[in-house]
Amino acid sequence: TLCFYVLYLYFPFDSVLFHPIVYLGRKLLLLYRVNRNVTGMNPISWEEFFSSNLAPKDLDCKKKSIELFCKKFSSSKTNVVLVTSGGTTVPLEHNTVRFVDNFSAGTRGSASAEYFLKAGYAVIFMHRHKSLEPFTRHFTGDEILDCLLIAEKDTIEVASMKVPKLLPVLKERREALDSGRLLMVPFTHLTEYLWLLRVSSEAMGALGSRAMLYLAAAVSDFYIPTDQMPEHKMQSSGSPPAISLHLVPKILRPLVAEWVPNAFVVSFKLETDPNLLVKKSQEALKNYKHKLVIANELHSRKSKVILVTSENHREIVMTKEELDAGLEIEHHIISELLSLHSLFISSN
Ligand code: PAZ
Repeated sequence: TLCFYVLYLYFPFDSVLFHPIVYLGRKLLLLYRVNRNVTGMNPISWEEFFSSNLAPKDLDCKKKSIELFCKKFSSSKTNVVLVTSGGTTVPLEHNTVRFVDNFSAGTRGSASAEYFLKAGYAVIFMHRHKSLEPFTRHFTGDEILDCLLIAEKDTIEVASMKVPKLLPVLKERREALDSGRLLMVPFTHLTEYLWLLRVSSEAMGALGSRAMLYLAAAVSDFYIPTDQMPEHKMQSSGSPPAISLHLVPKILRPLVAEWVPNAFVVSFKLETDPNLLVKKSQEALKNYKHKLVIANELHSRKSKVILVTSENHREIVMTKEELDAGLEIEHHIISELLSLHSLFISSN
C-alpha cells in the first residue's frame, strides 16, 4: 500500500504511467492474496472480508425488520432464537450463471424452527431462499393441491381425508403468525448470509442471555473474492477455467466475542468421517468459546447427533420405533436445548 501511495505521488491520475502502474499493482496484490490462501496459513480477517464484500442492496431493509422484531421481545419474557437453515451459494461470476452450492435442504432448520415456536420462542428464521420452511415443509410437490377438491359452483373444498394432516399444521402456523413470533429472512449467497448473520447477531445483543443462536445452515468455507470473479459468464471456447477458491474467515469468532457476547450460541459440525466429529467439535468450542456444538455425520444426520459441550458429550439416537412413527430428531434436540438455555439464563 505504501509503495502504491509513493508511486501515486510521482505519477498522479492524469499521468499516462498511472494506468500501467495500477494494473501492475493489482496483479501483485492478486498474486499475494492467492499465495496467502494457497498456503492456507492466513485467510483474510473478518474485517477485511466485510470491507471487500459489500453489503447486499436490501440489507438495510432486512436489518430494520430484524431490529424491530428483537425490540418487540426485548421487554417481554419471550426468548428469541435465530435459526439459520439451508446452504449458501458461492457465485463464480458477477453476472451469476454458475455457482458452487451444497446438499443442505433446510430440513434441520425448518423442523427446529417449528419446535422452537411450539415451545413459545420467537424465531428469526434465516433461510436459504426456496429451501424448506416451517409448516409448508410438510407438503412437498403437488401435495397441497391434492388436499383440495373442486366442489359445486366452482368452489373449493378440503378433501376430508387430508384434514388430519392439514389441520394441526394450520393451527400451529396461525398461532405463530398471530402472535408475531416468526420472522422469515431469506438469503442466497454466502456474502448475503454473512452480512445477515452479523446484523442479526448485533440486533440480538439487546436480549442478553434470552437470545439463542442455532446455526444449522451449511455455510461454504470457500469463496471467490469479488476482484477475482469475471464480470460475465465464463466462456467454454477458450482454455478450461482455473478456479481458485479462498478460505472464508471463521465468523464464529467475532460473533461470540463481539457481536452477541451474552447469547447462548449453538453451532453445528458436519463431517463425513464419524471419527472426526467429537474432536473437531471440541476444537471449535475451544477456539470460539461458545456453549454447544451439535455434531452430525452426513448420512446419519436424521437419526443421530452428538451434543458436545466443553465438559462432556452425549449422543441422541432415534430408535427404529420413533423413526417408524414419524418422530423427528429435532424434537429431542430442541427439548435438550430448552433445558440448557433455561439453565444458562438463570445462571446469568
Ligand atoms: O439442511 P439439512 O437438514 O439437509 O442438513 C442439516 C445440516 C447437516 C446442514 C446441519 O445439521 C449441519 O450440520 N449444519 C452445519 C454444517 C457445517 O458443518 O457447516
